[in-house]
Amino acid sequence: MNPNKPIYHEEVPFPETSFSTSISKISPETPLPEGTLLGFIGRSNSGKSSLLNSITNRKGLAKVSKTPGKTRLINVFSTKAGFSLIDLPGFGYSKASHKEHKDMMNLLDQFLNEITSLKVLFILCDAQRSFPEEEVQMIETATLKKILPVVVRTKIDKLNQKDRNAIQKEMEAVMNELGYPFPLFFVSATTGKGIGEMRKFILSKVQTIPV
Ligand SMILES: Nc1nc2c(ncn2[C@@H]2O[C@H](COP(=O)(O)OP(=O)(O)OP(=O)(O)O)[C@@H](O)[C@H]2O)c(=O)[nH]1
Ligand SMILES: [Mg+2]
Repeated sequence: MNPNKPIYHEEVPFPETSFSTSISKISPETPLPEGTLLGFIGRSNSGKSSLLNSITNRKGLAKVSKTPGKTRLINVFSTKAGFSLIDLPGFGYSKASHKEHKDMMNLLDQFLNEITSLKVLFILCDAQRSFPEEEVQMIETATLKKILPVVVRTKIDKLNQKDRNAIQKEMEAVMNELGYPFPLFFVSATTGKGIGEMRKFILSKVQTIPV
């Protein structure tokens, strides 16, 4: 075995994480944990809760469901290393009403305005779907508010190499449209692909306290 070759499913340890609190709406008075916050946003069923469980290596931490709209509250999960992960409610499918989209963009706006300790916003999108315009707007909104937008294409286990190349091209087109690059991950909560890379990325973005 070549010692310089990276191990594909390298196990990257992640600090112990547990449920902290649920929030139904955001206001300046909303009590939030101290330390750096990282948010996870995406359409209903995009795999936010599954990804959180994979990253934290805790199967039942965030509730996963086949029925879209499972996560209705903002759920905060705190790590023993002093930073927290936030599971945001999923918003509708492309068939969802105009109002639903508007409500979601308002929630996101409120979230980004009020939560000043938010450092990174993970924008999840099922790799089997094309990347929608609202998600492009989310990247721009986060950037304007000095929050690092990170695009995560989920359920990558469902794609073949040809489809994967196509979504790589799709994301490059979005970067060209915006005029700047953003970190991009291809992950599968099912196979664990990309999870180690995401853990490393998260740990590189937060100041950890000794546990
Ligand atoms: N094949 C595959 N299925 C996945 C993956 N991640 C999630 N799923 C499935 O997708 C469905 C939705 O997953 P959730 O994690 O609940 O999605 P969510 O974005 O939290 O959904 P809401 O809470 O409704 O917003 C479930 O049936 C999961 O089992 C993945 O990496 N691969
Ligand atoms: Mg969920």
